[in-house]
Amino acid sequence: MLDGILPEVDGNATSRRVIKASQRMLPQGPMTQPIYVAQPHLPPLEEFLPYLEEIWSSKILTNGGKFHQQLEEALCDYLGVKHLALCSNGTLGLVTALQALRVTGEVITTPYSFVATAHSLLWNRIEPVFVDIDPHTLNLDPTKIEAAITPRTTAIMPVHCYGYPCDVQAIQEIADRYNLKVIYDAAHAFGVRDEGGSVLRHGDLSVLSFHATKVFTTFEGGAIICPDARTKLHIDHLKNFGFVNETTVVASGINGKMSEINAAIGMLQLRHIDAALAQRERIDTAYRKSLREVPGIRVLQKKSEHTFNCAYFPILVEPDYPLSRDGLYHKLKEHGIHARRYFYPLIASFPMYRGMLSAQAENLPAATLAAQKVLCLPIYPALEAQDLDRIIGIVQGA
Ligand code: T4K
Repeated sequence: MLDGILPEVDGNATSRRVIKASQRMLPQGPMTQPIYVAQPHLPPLEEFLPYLEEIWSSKILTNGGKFHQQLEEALCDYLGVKHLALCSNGTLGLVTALQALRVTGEVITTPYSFVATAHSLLWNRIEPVFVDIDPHTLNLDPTKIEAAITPRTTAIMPVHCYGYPCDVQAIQEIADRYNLKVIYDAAHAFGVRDEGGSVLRHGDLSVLSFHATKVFTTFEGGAIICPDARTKLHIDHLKNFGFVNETTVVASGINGKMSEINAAIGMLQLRHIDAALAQRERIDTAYRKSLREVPGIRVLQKKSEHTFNCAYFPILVEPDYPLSRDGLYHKLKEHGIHARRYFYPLIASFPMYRGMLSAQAENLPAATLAAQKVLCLPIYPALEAQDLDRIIGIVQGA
């Protein structure tokens, strides 16, 4: 059990707390401590000291040391995947994944994501072709993909946005029909499972982020999930300048390695991850129960056959809500609650993309609307019950 966090809630307890929050309606003044959209879950510091002592005594700081190896194995076990290559962050993971599959030309992707998704393409001199999202899942809409395929298209890069699985089957069918690679930006999808197991098994490669704001963090870090040992070995070379041994370089690789200190943090995080995920789920449940009846607030639907990680709690602020999305964002901020408008502005509207034909707002109506409506409310294991009540109270009472 984690310290100082939301107590166990069953259905009745949650609704009692919800009634309390709604009775109060408007919160009383600003909070003393700001509440951010995310907060890393850090285990007690003393638990980290033995890892540091080992690093200090071995003096192996990086280049595939003991903790790096341990974490790769432990994550394969935990996530239920066969092969995984750690890397220094999710963005370098995406860049390296594209290199590993020798992707060129045009890649179909979503405009509704963090900029790193499209930036990873530009860094490889690949042209992103933006395709609209499904307004219900906020993921790439498979029914719109085929119309965007040209002779230059070589791959599809969808995102499991907020950790909600893409329509992986429909995407794979299109990829198979047109002989395209599929690289999932799975930055949000740590531990997410569908009917058949980890959602990370889909596509040619999937890339996780272990950034400080993520469900599972190594401070900075990421991983590329590979289908076989050969692909992992190739990626291991690519992330180490292309070195195979002391004197042989097989590719123009990059330095994308994870250090021992980050890997050690990962090992420690893994010991606490189940408790942290359970806390997130309780907060997600409390939000859902109390916001269900609020006119003008919509939440994403969870499929019962999927396992979610509750990485984010996005709400859609619809026109029948008394405030605009930005109005609610500012109101929460006045009370010290820093909700975030992920993903506004839309990637397609940034200067390096906005001149592209596929980036025009009229081609992306669902993504454009989502960027105007979505607000991500704070969700992290240490979010206190009284703070959660206050956030809910503000949203209910606006
Ligand atoms: N693909 C997708 C779909 C992604 O969402 C991301 C990253 C990537 C790829 C790339 O993965 P990495 O290369 O990052 O591994 C944050 C993160 O920086 C970014 O990693 C993340 N997505 C994105 C969705 O969110 P910001 O600019 O919103 O971060 P920031 O610094 O404003 O942090 C948000 C809040 O979190 C802060 O208000 C306080 C809290 N926080 C943050 C940090 C950094 C902490 O409590 N401790 C911390 O150390 O982008």
